[in-house]
Amino acid sequence: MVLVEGSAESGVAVLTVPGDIGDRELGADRPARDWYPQGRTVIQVDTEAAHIGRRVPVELGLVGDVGATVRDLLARLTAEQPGSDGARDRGHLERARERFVAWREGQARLAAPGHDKGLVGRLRSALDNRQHDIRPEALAAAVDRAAAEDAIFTSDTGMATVWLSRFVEMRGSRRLLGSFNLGSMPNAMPQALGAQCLDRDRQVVAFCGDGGLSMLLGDLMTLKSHALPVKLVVFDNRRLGMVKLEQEQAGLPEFGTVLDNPDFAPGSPPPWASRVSA
Ligand SMILES: Cc1ncc(C[n+]2csc(CCOP(=O)(O)OP(=O)(O)O)c2C)c(N)n1
Ligand SMILES: [Mg+2]
Repeated sequence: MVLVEGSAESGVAVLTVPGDIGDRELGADRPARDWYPQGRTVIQVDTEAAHIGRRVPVELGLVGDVGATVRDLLARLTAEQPGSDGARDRGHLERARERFVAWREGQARLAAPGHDKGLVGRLRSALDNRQHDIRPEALAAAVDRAAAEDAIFTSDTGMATVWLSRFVEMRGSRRLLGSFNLGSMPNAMPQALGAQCLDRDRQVVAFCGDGGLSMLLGDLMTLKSHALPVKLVVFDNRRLGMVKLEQEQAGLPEFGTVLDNPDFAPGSPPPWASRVSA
């Protein structure tokens, strides 16, 4: 979904294409009601006529190919005229920038080493992180600092998507691959294998969920057999974290999301576990 929002002052316009307003994933029928546009004039462009106005009332419904429709729309718009000093109104842009900078600062505080020592941090640790595990924000920020300026990142579907999008800057010639609107687990590791096969000299870093990685453990063999220098960062929260969050957001108690994390090789190997020769 592409969502273009106009300024609150002008009341114009939310333009959505295609996959329906507020659908979280392509091809899925799962509305994200929190993100429905409110108090705006909505123009919806969709190849499916049946999707027009399905989620929110629309002022103008346009059925058609988005590229052609937007090009046609653009030709009918008149550009904003500069003021008497020749300047255009940058108010909306500046306010959006300020909000973004404030949000970034808030996020950076979550990744700061002293965060757990402050009042909010101590409270959060006591409720959320009794084992004093490494916070995912801090891990993602550390990877961001250490990774190459031209690294290729891949991110699993789950909380890894969140940590990467908030704490890893796509600066330089970094590139990002993910499942995103397709919404399917467990993509980070196989995407990283593919990217690394194409370019062995470029750093490839996969942000994996423990649930995601466990779904394709067999492909670690592919990684080893082809000696691919992929970096796998595993967010071991011992659960299907994003689903837990979704359950709790819906007011439900966590159910069925805890993962087992067995130690497959405890202690020293038993005597019978010697190598089998062909
Ligand atoms: C193939 C598939 N199965 C199930 C889901 C639903 N789902 C989305 S995120 C998620 C949890 C992912 O768990 P994990 O990889 O451990 O990441 P975390 O959110 O814990 O960081 C699940 C089950 C999905 N998107 N795709
Ligand atoms: Mg997990």
